[in-house]
Amino acid sequence: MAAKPTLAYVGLGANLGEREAALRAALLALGEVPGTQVLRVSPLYRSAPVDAGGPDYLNAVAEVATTLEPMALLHMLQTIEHAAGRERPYRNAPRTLDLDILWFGDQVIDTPELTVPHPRMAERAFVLRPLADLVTQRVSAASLQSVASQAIERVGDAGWADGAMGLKCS
Ligand code: A4P
Ligand code: MG
Repeated sequence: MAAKPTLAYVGLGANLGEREAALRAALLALGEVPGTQVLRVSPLYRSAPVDAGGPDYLNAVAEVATTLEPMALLHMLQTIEHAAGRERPYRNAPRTLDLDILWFGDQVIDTPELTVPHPRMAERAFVLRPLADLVTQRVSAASLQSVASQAIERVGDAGWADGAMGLKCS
């Protein structure tokens, strides 16, 4: 019997190259991951780098259903980052694509390779704002208030990712 899918939330970010195209390509690739379906995608946001330098980021959050284990999903995300030309010269370096697991069901994971919920998500408007668009009731007004000083704005229309979803027939 197939494993029951888990609802997971993946943060997407890019601040080098063709940022929006990279995020769309990442969503397409996510939908191609075995046992994984992209259910919904937040609006797109432009945000100033937090604890980092370089150009502004484009950020979004995707809701996925996956039968993969968390570590297997992480490795698939890293493969997609690598294919997008991601390089890691130093921590928080500008990047063509960053894919982070924010939540994996209600699992709490604390290993050297993977921490879930994502340890820095509560401090970051570029995560909380798009997440709140998808799951309003799970992101409190107080959390949003606590990151209100961070520069971020919604860009594009709500359907920016439509062409990058729902293409898989399995
Ligand atoms: N890792 C542990 N837990 C996770 C998780 N939940 N999801 C490990 C993904 N990876 C996780 O990540 C380093 C290691 O974290 C991985 O090897 C994995 O085993 P990385 O992507 O290689 O390096 P990084 O991006 O420099 O670190 P990280 O932790 O992703 O950085 P952050 O804290 O996510 O910050 N400002 C704006 N406006 N928008 C952004 O998107 N992103 C960052 C990255 C900083 N500032 C930003 C943005
Ligand atoms: Mg990362």
